[in-house]
Amino acid sequence: MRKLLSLTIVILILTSCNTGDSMRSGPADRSATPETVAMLAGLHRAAGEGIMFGHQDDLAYGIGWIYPGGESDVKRVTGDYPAVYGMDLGYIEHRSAVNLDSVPFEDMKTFVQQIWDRGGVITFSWHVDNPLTGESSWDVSSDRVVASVLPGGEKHEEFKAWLDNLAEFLASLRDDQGVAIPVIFRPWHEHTGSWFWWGENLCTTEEFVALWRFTFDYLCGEKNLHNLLFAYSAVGDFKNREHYLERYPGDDYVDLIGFDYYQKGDPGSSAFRENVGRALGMLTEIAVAHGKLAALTETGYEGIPDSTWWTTTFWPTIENHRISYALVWRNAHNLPGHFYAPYPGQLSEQDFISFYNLGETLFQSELTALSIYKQE
Ligand code: BMA
Repeated sequence: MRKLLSLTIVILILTSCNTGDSMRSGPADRSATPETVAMLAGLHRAAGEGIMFGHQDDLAYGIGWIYPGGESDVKRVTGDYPAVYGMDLGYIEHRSAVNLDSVPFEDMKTFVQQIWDRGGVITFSWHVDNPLTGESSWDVSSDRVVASVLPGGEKHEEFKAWLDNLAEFLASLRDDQGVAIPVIFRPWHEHTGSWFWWGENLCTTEEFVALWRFTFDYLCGEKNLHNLLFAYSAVGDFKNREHYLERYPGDDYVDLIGFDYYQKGDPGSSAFRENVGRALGMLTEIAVAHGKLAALTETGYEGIPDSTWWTTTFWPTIENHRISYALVWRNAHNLPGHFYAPYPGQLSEQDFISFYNLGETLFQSELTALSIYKQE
């Protein structure tokens, strides 16, 4: 009888695990390339090993340097590259030669190939201009922009042309053998805030979901792109699970869920620890329930004015949450003080090395060893 009971328990446990497994049986894009399928599985595996460290525009520029190739502030400090490399596609919609922060798209393609060669992870955000007013993505003067780009809207054809330009760039990311390099695409980010034209007060829930699904269907369907994993990321001060999921386009449209949250104010402030800890708790529960990866998609402390921020605030806040990565924002070459990763001589340099040396922080060399692109 005892045996029968434990057998039943084992079966019950297996069945419930199965639900989770079957929910994450592959990328949202059902026609994803084998490399993209492997990447998603590899990311889930890596999430069991530790948290990957990411840095925006890591290879493009840093404090006191710009585009020499092979350079990186993270590498200058630790001897290793980050595991995740963020880049932004703002201005690709205009077929501009450089993005909104002056990074040449041709250089970006080279970075993508280098990252792929060493087994790193690429993630793209898109600060796309406002198609209705012609101003930046921060132009929130109209609450009709999302409606205007949807089918039937006056900017729909123009928006499709913008997606064509985006798709052309994403399709051009290939290795020497012509294999499409898989990337995480994170459009329409921080949508629970209201500072981008797709933000919460600027469109209805239905419009936002339609925008997301249209983008997904157009890129994966019409444009036949199958090297994308889709990341949905809110702002870290979302109220509760319902709020987080209010504009969620559905499990069939998303591979990774996350949020953006930065430390503000003086080093003594506990707001970052409290808010990020609380939000990560909810995020990781949702991720498990929906079979998705979770990540802290943008974070950091501008100027890092705290010499031990990495090991006394950042790591204790994230370490107990099963997240795939945490990505800090860019080390601007053109905006003094606007940096989020240390550089040689920066106040938190030594502490960042301690952070790097922790067993569960993953940088490029550890990620290379995990070979996330290995096909099973
Ligand atoms: C912001 C700032 C801006 C930048 C934008 C897109 O947070 O860093 O200077 O243009 O991101 O990268």
